[in-house]
Amino acid sequence: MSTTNSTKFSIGLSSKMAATWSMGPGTYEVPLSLFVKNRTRLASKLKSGQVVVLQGGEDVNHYDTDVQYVFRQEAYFTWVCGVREPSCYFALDVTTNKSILFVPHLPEEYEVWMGKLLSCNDFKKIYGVDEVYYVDEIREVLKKLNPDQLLTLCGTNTDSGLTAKEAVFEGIDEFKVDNETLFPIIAELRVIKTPEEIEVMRYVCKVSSDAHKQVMLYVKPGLKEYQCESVFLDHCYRVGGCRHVSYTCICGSGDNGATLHYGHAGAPNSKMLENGDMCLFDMGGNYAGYAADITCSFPANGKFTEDQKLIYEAVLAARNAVLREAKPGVMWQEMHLTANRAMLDHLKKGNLLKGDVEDMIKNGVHGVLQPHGLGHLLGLDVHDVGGYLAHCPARPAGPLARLRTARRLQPGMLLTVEPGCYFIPRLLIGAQNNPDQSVFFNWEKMQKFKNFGGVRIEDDVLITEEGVENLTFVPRTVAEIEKHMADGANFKNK
Ligand SMILES: [Mn+2]
Repeated sequence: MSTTNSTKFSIGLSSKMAATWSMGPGTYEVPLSLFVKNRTRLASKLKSGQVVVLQGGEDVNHYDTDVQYVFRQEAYFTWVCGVREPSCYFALDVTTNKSILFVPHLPEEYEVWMGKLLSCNDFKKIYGVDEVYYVDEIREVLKKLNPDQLLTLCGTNTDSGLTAKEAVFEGIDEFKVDNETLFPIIAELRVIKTPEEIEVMRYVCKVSSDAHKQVMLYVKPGLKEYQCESVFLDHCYRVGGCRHVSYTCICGSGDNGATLHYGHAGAPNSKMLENGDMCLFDMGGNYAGYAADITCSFPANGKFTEDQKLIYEAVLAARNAVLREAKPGVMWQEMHLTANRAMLDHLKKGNLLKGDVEDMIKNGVHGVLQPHGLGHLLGLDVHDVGGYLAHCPARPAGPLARLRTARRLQPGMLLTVEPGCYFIPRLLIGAQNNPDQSVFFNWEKMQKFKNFGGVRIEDDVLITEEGVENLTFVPRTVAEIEKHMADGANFKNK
């Protein structure tokens, strides 16, 4: 009796060759041509004989345990190849335009825990690169290219002050390495989005806008802030395939709205929404590494009071002024001041401020009410790179120092427009004790806003040839918000 069987047990790559990256049916299919285009743009800025070498991100453990954070790829690495796995390297041979991916050589028994181990050929198909080798072959493979120089990435992120992780591998000291050329070139390329990147941004902004709208329907007094956060996370992930959000959700209600980065570990969105609270919810999904960053402010009970309307419409006036005036050639810090002027003017008409708006700005009143910048570049990082490259205007002094860029606007830039008005006790006490600022406030009326918190309106916009295209689709006017919320939990079963 023979048990021989001609069928050999084998494991194959089940998916057909991928030309796109997605989270499956119903989610956006990111074309791999997006990354090919980024590489072509990069190569066109470099010289024959140069080979770009980037090192991707590594898995990070929770302290000394064997539990790991869900991996998030480093953004420059994503930009150049879209590879999702940790512990990879990538090389671009400028002479031939050839793209080479290096993947870790994992022991076979990993299959039991991690699923089928992909071969180099599998990776080649998945990511559409020209060649794939194991990381332990990198020295040999690069030697064969006989490069004049390896270009590695080294530079400081102007938002965090932290440095990009420069590629290192065993044997790199046998090459001539230049770590200065690459950083400003890629950072600058990342500032201007390609049509393919803009499509991904459209998707993640739409998903995040819809998620905000779901939150606004769900909201009512008596809920906890984190329950609202969870509705946002659920929609982004369940409907949009966004496994990550771009930053920790800020879900401030009432006076928490005046804490700019509320939601951190020590203040985990745990307050209960109360009748009369304003909500300031700053949340953005992340898809294929690309970040949305949207803030909606609205009353917890779905109906604005006159006071809430005053502050909200002052911020809306600032946002509208920027959407109207932003276009190629305009300086970003001018847009910041345009927003400030519109807001201060509205607050003056509302009798909260008094005096001349230009004098208010001369005396720093704008920085008291909105201590942060008007907005920032947006892309693979939520505070995207390229804000203060060597060829760009330097960081301004004074109340505008918090701007993450002071650049002249160009078509293809993607930025947030996020004016805000906050009642931050520490800053208001400072203003009250500063005679140069104190004169501009109607302190009697200001009393009413002591525990107001704040309002921020944040849109994600694309700079076009003519002006701006807003990628954010949420109710923005008082009437639109009240109308949208009228279909929600505050008004149901009543
Ligand atoms: Mn932002």
